[in-house]
Amino acid sequence: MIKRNTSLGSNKILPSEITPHSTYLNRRELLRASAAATAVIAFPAQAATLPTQRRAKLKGVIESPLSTSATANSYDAITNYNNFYEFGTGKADPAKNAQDFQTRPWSLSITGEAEQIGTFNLEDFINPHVLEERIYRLRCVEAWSMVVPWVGIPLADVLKRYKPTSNAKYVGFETLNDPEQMPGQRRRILQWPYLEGLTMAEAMHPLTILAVGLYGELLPNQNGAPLRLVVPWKYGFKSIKSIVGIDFSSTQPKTSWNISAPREYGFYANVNPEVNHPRWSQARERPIGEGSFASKVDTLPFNGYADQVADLYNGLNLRRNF
Ligand SMILES: Nc1nc2c(c(=O)[nH]1)N[C@H]1C(S)=C(S)[C@@H](COP(=O)(O)O)O[C@H]1N2
Ligand SMILES: [Mo]
Repeated sequence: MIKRNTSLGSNKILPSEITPHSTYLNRRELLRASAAATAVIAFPAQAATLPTQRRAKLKGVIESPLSTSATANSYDAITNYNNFYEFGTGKADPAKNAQDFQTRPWSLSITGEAEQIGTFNLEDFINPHVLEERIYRLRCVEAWSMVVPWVGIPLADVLKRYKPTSNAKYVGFETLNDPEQMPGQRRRILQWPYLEGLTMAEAMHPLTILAVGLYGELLPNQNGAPLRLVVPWKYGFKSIKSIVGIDFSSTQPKTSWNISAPREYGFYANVNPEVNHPRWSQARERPIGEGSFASKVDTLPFNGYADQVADLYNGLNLRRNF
């Protein structure tokens, strides 16, 4: 079992707060057993179905052993303080401008170094999986942080189904390009569509998820509906929203912020208090408070997930590869 993140302030996890690991495993083993028994069953009975209605409750959600017990920010804070430049550059813009964004029907293209490339319905991506609620700390590039109870599935589970070949060393992601619906794309704030990428090892790490919800409900548009990446040990901009394309490649994919300001935003973007952004320190962060203005706290290497992810970067100079 991967160690839980105990780095968020003084929030030590009490054994009583943790979903017993054995319960979780039994559930998993049950799923595996029932799938095996019926050979070609692609959708286990407990699998999730994605509803469409705003704030619909998600079915099939179980608690992830990877959650922290840190207190999550309120639904209000999480859904009204966003970065989603397709809907404006102000923190309150996405909540206002993404209200009518159409996220159904939604399809995703799988391209590149994989056996099962093609275009797939959102439902075919999500429904075979059991959704897990994980509480992560998402940090942003401007040095603020939030704790978010995402509902998602491990990206690895999804990617494996498309059978990446041995040439697949990276995974690239692409956001919808639709200036009609996304007013921010009518201005050249960034090069559109928004692009992001991970190494294969990062993409396959169990902490990397595709989120489809938060607080047990369908993901609101401003948070990246219908599905977005969450990579909790990296700066917020890596967690690309409203994904329509996933590309397996042998070479490092282009990423929007790196294209826009290569000296400021690297490909890796691992949270690193020792490496400053050229225009500001990254040593401390301001947790987004509820009502009051919180004071800054020290930022932890890999956002507190060093025990789980530092090994991915053995031998890599993290100052050079920022
Ligand atoms: N497509 C797209 N994805 C995006 C962004 C964006 O502007 N467009 N902003 C990124 C940045 S800078 C951050 S901090 C997070 C914010 O996620 P949140 O609004 O759910 O907190 O989304 C990331 N994903
Ligand atoms: Mo950000």
